[in-house]
Formats: sequence, C-alpha cells, structure tokens
Amino acid sequence: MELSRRYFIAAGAGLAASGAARAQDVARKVLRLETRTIEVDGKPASRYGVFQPDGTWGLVLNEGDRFAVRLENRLAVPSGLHWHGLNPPWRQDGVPFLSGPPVAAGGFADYDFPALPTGTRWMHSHMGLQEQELLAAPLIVREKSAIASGLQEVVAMFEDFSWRTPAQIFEELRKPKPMAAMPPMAAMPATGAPHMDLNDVTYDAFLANDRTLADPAVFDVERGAEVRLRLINGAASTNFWIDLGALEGTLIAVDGNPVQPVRGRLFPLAIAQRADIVVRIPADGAALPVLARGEGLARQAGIVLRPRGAAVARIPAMAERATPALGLVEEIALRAVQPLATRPVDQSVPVDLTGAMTGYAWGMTVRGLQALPVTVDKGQRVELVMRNTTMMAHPMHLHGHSFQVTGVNDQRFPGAVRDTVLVPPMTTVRVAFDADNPGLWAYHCHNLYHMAAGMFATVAYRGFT
Ligand SMILES: [Cu+2]
Repeated sequence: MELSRRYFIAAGAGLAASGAARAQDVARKVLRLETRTIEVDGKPASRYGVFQPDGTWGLVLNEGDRFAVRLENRLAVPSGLHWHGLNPPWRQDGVPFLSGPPVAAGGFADYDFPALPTGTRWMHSHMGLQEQELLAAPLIVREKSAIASGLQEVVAMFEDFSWRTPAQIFEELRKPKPMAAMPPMAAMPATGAPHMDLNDVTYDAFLANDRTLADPAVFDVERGAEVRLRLINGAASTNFWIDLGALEGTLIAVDGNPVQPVRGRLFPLAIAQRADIVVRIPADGAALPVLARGEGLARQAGIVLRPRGAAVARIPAMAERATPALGLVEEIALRAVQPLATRPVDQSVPVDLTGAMTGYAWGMTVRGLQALPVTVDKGQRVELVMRNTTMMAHPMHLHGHSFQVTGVNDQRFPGAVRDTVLVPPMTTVRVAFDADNPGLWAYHCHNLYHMAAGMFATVAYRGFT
C-alpha cells in the first residue's frame, strides 16, 4: 500500500528489541511498555505501564513539536498504544488490526507526525483488555498559552483497579444470569421511572497516578498561586465526578480543547474524557485534595495539593455518601472557544447504541445496520446522531477527528469540541466533525467491556482504503 511509504511507520512484527540500540540515532522519544509493581492497599500488584527510559511516566511535548516516538514493547504479549485525542495519519493511530498490526512482544514501532491538536491527551493500549491492566499514561501537548502563562501544571490520571484479571471480569459479565439479576439494558420498570445502571463492574480500588488515598500523590504548590490541573479519566469502566471540595475552580478545556470558562466545585469526567481546571491555592495554607469520585459510588481516589508547611490529612477511600449519576447539564452549558466553521451538514448519520436483554451483548448500529461503517467523503461536514436505546450511559469516542457537540435531544447548541462524549440512557446526542483525515477509524464506546462486547464501529473514507 502506498500509504505505508508515505507515512513512516515500522511496525515491529518479529523485530528483536535490538532495534532499541538504534533509538539514540534518531531524534525520537522512547516509550516502553513494561511490567511494573504498584502497591494497592498495602499489597503489591503487578501491572503494565508506559515509561520513558529515565522512568518518566507518559510524555509531555510542547506546541509545535512533532510526535516522534519509538514505542518499544517489552511485554511478553503483542501490544501497542493509541494516542487518544491526537489526530495522526490513520496508520499511526495505534489500533491493532485496524490502523496497523500490533507491536510484537520484543518489537518496536516508530511514529512521526505533528503533535496535534495541543492540550491534555493520553495514551492507552487498544489491544484486548490490556487497558484494564493499567497500560495507559498521560500524553500532554502543552499549549503556547499554557507555557507563556507560567502556571504550575499538575497532571492526574484516574483509573479503576481490580485484583481480578480483566479476563475474569469480562467472563463474569458475560455469564448468563437469572432474569431477576439481569441488568434491564433496555427495559422500563413497572413504576414508569427509568431504571439506570451505573456500574456493571465492582472495583477494589480507584487510583490517582497509580496511588490510592492511603498514600496519595502529593504536589507542592505555592500559597496564593494559580495551578492548572490536567485531569484524565483513564479508567476502563468508571465515570467520575471531580470534586474540588471547598475550593472553586475554573474549567478552561475539555478533552484538551479550550471552552468558555466555567466556575464550579464539581465537574463530571466520563471515561476517557479530560478536564483542565485552574485553581487558586488559598492564602491560608491548607492542603487541598482533588478527588475523583466514582459515579453512583462512595469510592474515591485523589491527589493532594500541598502549600509549603501544610499538613496532609488522611482522606478516606470511601466518602460518606455516594455520588449521583453523571448527566449532560454541564455539557449543554459548555461553549467551544474554537468551534467548527459554520457550514451546512453534508450528511447526518443515525447511530443507535444497543444492548440485548439476554447476556452481555452491547452493540451499535449505523443507519440501522450492525457492522456498517459510517462512510464519509473527504471534505464533508458529517453529523453523528447517537441515540442511546439502553439503560447505561456510553462514553462515545471517535478516533482521528475532533468533533463538536451540537445537540442533546431536541436542544441544539454550539457546544464543546471533544473526542469523547457521554451519551446517557435513553438520550440522543448530536456531534459534528469535518472529514479531513482520510482513513479507517475506530468509533466506539470507551467503556472497555462494552467495546469488547460489541459496541464498536468504524468511520471509513470512500475510495481510500
Ligand atoms: Cu458503553
């Protein structure tokens, strides 16, 4: 295929790790997929991770940089990374079997493209259920404005943790269940009030930067100074509320893309979404927790901002009360700073999110057909009309493009530019994007188990692949 020449990518199928020795020869950052041990509730847990050779977690670039990376797979299994929120040429998107082959155990792959769009992105494995094994890390492209502001930046990624293997979790989910215990994926109970299912996996812990609240990551900050939080929901299947406690913050970007500022203490953060929030550290000098509280749960994780000399109080892993469900009240109020250009929609594509009553079978239909891609022509303005026919919320992610949220049910508005939007139960969400990045792109629910159970589709450019 001509593309493989045009875009320099060496998928390291069968190549030995001796390729690593040459990494110094090219001006590339090296990212390694490794096995490491973290501590959860005082017990060691062996999990995957993404580190630079000097131990740095993930990657921070500056606006204008190229994403010039060699990815070394030091795991014993085929793997890879998807650069979530960046819009690379499709062969470099890191989705095994769709954008290219997986990276073989001991092999490597090279990537080189402009690191765009800027902002808070992240990286994670798109291979099987590896994301649940914590194969994810922050990927930040610092905006010129952020660099010029001189604000201290604190990156926090929140994840869900289980002592069970992801395969065990998935097997348990897929087991046939008695009718009474079956989640009513598309049912209305006799009361008439819709029953919502918030979480179908029960986790043992939530993590912030790999740590529980028993031993949280603590960041030193200056009294009275502003700090820019770059918060990432890297969980496999948990939506969070970001809780700033007594502190009010200003939301300035979602999914890395600037929004008109929104003040608040509580912000929804669905699976795979990001939020940039600026907080001012009070002059009184108290330490400030930034919590991620599981949707519908009391369980929480968090980091602590500590002014010089402040004591850090123990924060319980379980709050007194469970949080409510995430909704779209905040989403509807968001306004993009850089919206899509005004132009008519060339095609509007109905996409239904579906769940079967029996078994754990999730799906999505395009124009009413399972497994049909969203076919687009380069240059089109495309609208996706996502109708959730199920009783669970689905964080829907489109690869390779940034979209603008343009409507919820009957309401139209020029909303945020994102790459992942939450579609709550029995709700229709509209997004629009410009078909400007030819390829064959993943388009799916970012709940790992929903995706694995079939809620996965593609966007295909006509005449391209
Ligand atoms: Cu889903």
